[in-house]
Amino acid sequence: MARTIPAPQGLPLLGNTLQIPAHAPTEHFVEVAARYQDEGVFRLEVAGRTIVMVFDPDLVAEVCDESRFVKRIRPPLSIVREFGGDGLFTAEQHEPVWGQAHRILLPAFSQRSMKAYFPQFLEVADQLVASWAARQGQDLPVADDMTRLTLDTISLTGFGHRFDSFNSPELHPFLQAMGGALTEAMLRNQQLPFVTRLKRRHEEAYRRDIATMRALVDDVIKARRAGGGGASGDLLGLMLEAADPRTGARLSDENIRNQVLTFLIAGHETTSGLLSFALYNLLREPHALARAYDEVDRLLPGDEPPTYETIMKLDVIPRILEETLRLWSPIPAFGVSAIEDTEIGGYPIPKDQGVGVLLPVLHRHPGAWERPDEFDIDRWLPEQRRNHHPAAYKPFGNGERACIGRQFALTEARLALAMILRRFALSDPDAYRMKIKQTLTLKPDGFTLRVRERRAHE
Ligand code: MNH
Repeated sequence: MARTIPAPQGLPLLGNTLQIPAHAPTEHFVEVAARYQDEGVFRLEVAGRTIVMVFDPDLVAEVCDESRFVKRIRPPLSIVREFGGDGLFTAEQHEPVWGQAHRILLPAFSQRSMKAYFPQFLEVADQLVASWAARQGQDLPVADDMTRLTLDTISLTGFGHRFDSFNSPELHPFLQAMGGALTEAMLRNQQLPFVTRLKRRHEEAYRRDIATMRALVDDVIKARRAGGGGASGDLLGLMLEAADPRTGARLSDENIRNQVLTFLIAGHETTSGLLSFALYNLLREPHALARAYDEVDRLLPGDEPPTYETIMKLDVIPRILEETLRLWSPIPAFGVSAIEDTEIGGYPIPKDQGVGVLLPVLHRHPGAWERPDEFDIDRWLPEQRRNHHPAAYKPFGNGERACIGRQFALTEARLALAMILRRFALSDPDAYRMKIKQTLTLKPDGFTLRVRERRAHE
């Protein structure tokens, strides 16, 4: 017999719209999920749409079945599409350009490509370390500095563009514009359309932010066409030169513009969150921190720049990253839609109904994780991994539409953490308490730490 998906009481017409705090929707969804722990699914009526959220691992396994569910560009992604256009992140699966760009770009994200990018990864990580060495004893703005690192890394490796963020006390105007646009997309996701139309100043700011981002993208592409834009074997070079191996198609100028903007955003925003949350975890977990120090002292003694091969030998640091992505997934949810009328765990899901996978709750689900709130990197030892529920960990999304930049993010993050830990002792004299800032993605708000150089390496 069909079951009814549980839902909190709402108002006529408005449904649950007014219950969602504008700047902290995920926090609210996590609270609602706690009320429906046994069901593992709930429903909300928001801005005239029905949202279904799942977080029980068995139900998540069902919506990750790509023969029954597919990514569709619905709010909030349909709003992000106003600036991401038909770039990979916001293209419909059935648009030919998604498959073309996916096939053209896939080789640029192979492990072999990470080795090719390694010198650039290292150059930017060196700038971070130098900048921190010059600011010992000061409160360092963690999320801002991780954003400098990750933005400079994707722009240099992907497009030969130097933001030189560590030379500037202010974040680049691109970041201001991106934060504004992502926040506006989040707000609009929860607004009735007539409210969005009434907020004229928001609309103007949104258009301005999109124009600011596009202007930078046009400069980057123009520099490359003028021959001043660095190696042609990078993402931009591939997009300008390569043809789709299956159809022979080449990407249009407009699509390349959308891809560059998509990669500038998707290629740094979440990795910055991951590194910020990882540092937060290390400060709270002296045992994991000690093991990480042991590892860098063993594998990276002295002051020689680390090699790609050594970074790939790290074991503790990657497990710190995996456990961080479990407890503090920078992307709080991803969405899929039912291809046909179906059901999950006896709950009917009509064709085209969107379903969101609520990662913070899935990743701490007591049915899948022992001591779910505990930071334990040994969950990621090979013999323990085998016992994980197959659908209980989805920080990079699912299937064909999963993150293309996963290896990029993890390689960059391994190197950055290793470089930080080999040089600095970390402290947190203000005993930071986690406060999430959400701009669609999540970051720790107002988190600072201090560093001092560890004794010189022999
Ligand atoms: Mn990434 C898709 C998480 C780093 C480029 N990324 C996704 C999705 C998740 C995700 C989740 C699926 C979204 C959806 O289903 O709607 N990404 C991450 C996380 C990190 C990350 C947690 C870092 C940590 N991503 C990166 C980096 C790049 C990148 C780095 C690029 C260099 N991600 C993408 C692109 C897509 C994507 C492009 C869209 C892929 C597609 O649909 O074809």
